[in-house]
Amino acid sequence: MKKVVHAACPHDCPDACGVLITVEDGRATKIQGDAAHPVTRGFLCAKVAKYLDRVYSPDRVLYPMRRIGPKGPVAGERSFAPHGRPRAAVPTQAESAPAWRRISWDEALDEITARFRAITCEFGNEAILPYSYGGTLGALNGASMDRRFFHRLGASQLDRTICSAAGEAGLKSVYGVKLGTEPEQFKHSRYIIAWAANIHGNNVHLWPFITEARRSGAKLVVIDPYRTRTAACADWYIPINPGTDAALALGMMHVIIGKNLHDADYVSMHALGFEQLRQKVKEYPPERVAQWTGIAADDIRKLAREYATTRPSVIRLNYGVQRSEGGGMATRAIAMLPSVIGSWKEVGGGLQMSTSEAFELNGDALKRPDLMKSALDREARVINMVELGRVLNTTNDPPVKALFVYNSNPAAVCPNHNEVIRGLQRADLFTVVHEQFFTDTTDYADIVLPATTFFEHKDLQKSYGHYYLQMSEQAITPLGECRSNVEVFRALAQRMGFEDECFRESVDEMIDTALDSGDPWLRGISRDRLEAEGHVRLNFEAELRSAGQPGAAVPTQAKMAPAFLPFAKGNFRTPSGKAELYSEALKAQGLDPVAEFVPPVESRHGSPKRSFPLELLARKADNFLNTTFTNVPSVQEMEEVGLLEMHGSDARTRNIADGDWVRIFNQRGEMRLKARVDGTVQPGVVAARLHWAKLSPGFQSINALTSEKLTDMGNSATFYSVLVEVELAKS
Ligand SMILES: Nc1nc2c(c(=O)[nH]1)N[C@H]1C(S)=C(S)[C@@H](COP(=O)(O)OP(=O)(O)OC[C@H]3O[C@@H](n4cnc5c(=O)[nH]c(N)nc54)[C@H](O)[C@@H]3O)O[C@H]1N2
Ligand SMILES: Nc1nc2c(c(=O)[nH]1)N[C@H]1C(S)=C(S)[C@@H](COP(=O)(O)OP(=O)(O)OC[C@H]3O[C@@H](n4cnc5c(=O)[nH]c(N)nc54)[C@H](O)[C@@H]3O)O[C@H]1N2
Ligand code: SF4
Ligand SMILES: [Mo]
Repeated sequence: MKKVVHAACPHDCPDACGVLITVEDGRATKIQGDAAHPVTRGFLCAKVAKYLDRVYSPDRVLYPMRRIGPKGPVAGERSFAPHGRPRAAVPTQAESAPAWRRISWDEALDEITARFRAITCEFGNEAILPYSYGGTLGALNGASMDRRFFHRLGASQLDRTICSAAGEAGLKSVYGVKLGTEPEQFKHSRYIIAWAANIHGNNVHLWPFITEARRSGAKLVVIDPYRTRTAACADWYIPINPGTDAALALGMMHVIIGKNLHDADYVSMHALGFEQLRQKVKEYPPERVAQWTGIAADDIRKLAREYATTRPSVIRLNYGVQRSEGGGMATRAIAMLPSVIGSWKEVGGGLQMSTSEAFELNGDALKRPDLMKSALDREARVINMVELGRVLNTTNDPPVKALFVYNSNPAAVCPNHNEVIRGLQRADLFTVVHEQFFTDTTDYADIVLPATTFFEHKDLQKSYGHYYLQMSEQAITPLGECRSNVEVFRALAQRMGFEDECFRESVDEMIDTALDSGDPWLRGISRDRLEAEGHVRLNFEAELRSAGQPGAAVPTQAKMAPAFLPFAKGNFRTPSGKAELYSEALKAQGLDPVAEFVPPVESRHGSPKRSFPLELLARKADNFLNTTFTNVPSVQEMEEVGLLEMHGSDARTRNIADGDWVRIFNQRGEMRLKARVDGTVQPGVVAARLHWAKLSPGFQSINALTSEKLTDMGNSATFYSVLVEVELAKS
């Protein structure tokens, strides 16, 4: 029996690839990209191409487990190959026997609900904290039954800020909505700026469209403090000092407006506050901006001129820029650029940071926030996920007594790692982790529950990098006793005696519920149609007709849909309906209503007396996905880990040579890494990659160095505003 099943990659990646899984006699034997998907076009990234190794890994969690050993990683489980690269040394279920005892689902659910009841009685419902993020972005397994359960329980709410909240706040302060240029349109662009966008590493399906554009003469400019593979291929690579992008964008607008290169018609019809912006950017002449950004004034002028005059020009802004203290304002300032030059009118113009808010599923019906009323007479308190370390270690009313982790690995990904670990070690904290693997976080769990992968459950898949909704079918039966997030929270609700109808909704009914939102862009997109077609482009047709957008003017290609230009005729979703270059809402928050550059405190311009001289970029690995895939041997082969990349001049003054072990440290923590002097960073900047702590020297995550400080807007994490010092390690 052989069949091919259509699925969609649910990992936290803008591409949301169309996937085909071949199943023979119940076992998946092949994974490939779906060639019919108009954006992801039949190829997968290198890590997901190896997905069979992940699904059938001997290291999968397959059964519910109860801790019988002490919390924390078990020494001796790790080993290093002679060249310093960790081998796959994750405890298998057999090896980890001393730490764990296999239990039944009934025992696990009984124990969890008994503990939850006791904690609720003594400390109140909000002593329970759910903790989840991007394990799967499936509409159901990402946020549906889980939310219903925690809302009905009256648990604390989690503010999911660890990734994109600053950028979202910045972008929406200008557009009112997270929409942007379709990736397919990049092939029509003539000037492409990849701004804090590691396209080869994190968004690889955009690359072929850029290649096509360059074949027709487009220029690719990359603005990044780290010389990524994308930067290495660029026509012009502009290294920038970390956290100074707001200054660069304001400096570019200084030049554009000063030289009358802006689109006066577009601005007068569709923007609010142009005069205030004109005044504001006078404070940012290129010479001044050069001092902050490290970019020569002439280059700033050239960049501004080329960007405004080469048409169409487009910006791929990604999330790197908003992981700095001033990340909200930086995103805001960059987001103004296409409105100032009017490039929203052109196919292949505009800007893309995220397309996610085009998918208006019926979120309230999926998540049922109204259920909170059954447990509390008010909204439950909100805890910022970035501050987990602080929250677990300080007195709160009520204290957090139970943590339920799923879709996340906070013991590696959360800032201020040492504080997080200190909190997770608390003997009085009851921790449940629903996982596919024995991660850094399961090392601190009291109970581990086995989770399905996307091969093993059905889901509806949105995207934050394109405009296709997809059906991800279940390809194989769950391995061992794995259950999906939907089924785990359904079972917990039943055990808690929650009788609300929504806990009995089937997966197909939930998909129907999700699609039934009344949003015009979902009109005509039913479960049946998604099951038949795999992927469906959002229904922009009515929109295109009514707005009279120039779909017909697109260079034609067989079967190509008319281009979607979200803001060609304005249509911003701000309070004024215009692109808000001046924002009353920001003013009310005490922020600059136009935009400004404030040097991050943890940066070279932050404080004259700074105690740690180097700026750290604690980046993602090109071949892992945050910390997912880090334990899969065939994926480990592709990524060199344990490195601290530094500039030759910083290495020399510290007597460090390429390949030396170094100690990187600041007031929060320290780590041992191997120096790599390879020209990827400028003087004053060092870079390291996110990884599992237990696969790293000293069981440390690079987040031992990062801080819980929040961004200027959106209360997001500041992984890229970190000061450190580096020294040669004592052998
Ligand atoms: N292979 C792979 N793909 C991924 C992920 C992964 O871990 N690995 N993660 C996924 C997730 S969760 C997300 S959110 C997306 C994120 O995708 P991106 O937004 O591309 O995320 P980052 O890698 O954080 O940052 C992009 C680039 O910004 C640069 N950068 C850092 N600070 C600054 C700065 O101050 N100014 C400028 N101009 N650039 C700066 C970084 O060096 C990096 O090269 O990718 C997703 N895709
Ligand atoms: N230093 C530093 N830290 C960072 C970042 C950085 O660039 N640098 N990036 C930040 C960003 S942008 C993000 S988005 C966060 C990501 O933070 P997380 O979302 O926590 O990311 P992962 O490390 O990929 O962990 C996801 C976990 O979910 C599990 N999982 C996958 N599918 C399922 C499922 O269906 N059910 C259940 N129960 N579990 C599942 C996976 O096995 C994996 O262990 O990290 C942040 N942390
Ligand atoms: S991780 Fe991203 S690029 Fe890789 S298969 Fe999934 S969606 Fe595609
Ligand atoms: Mo992210």
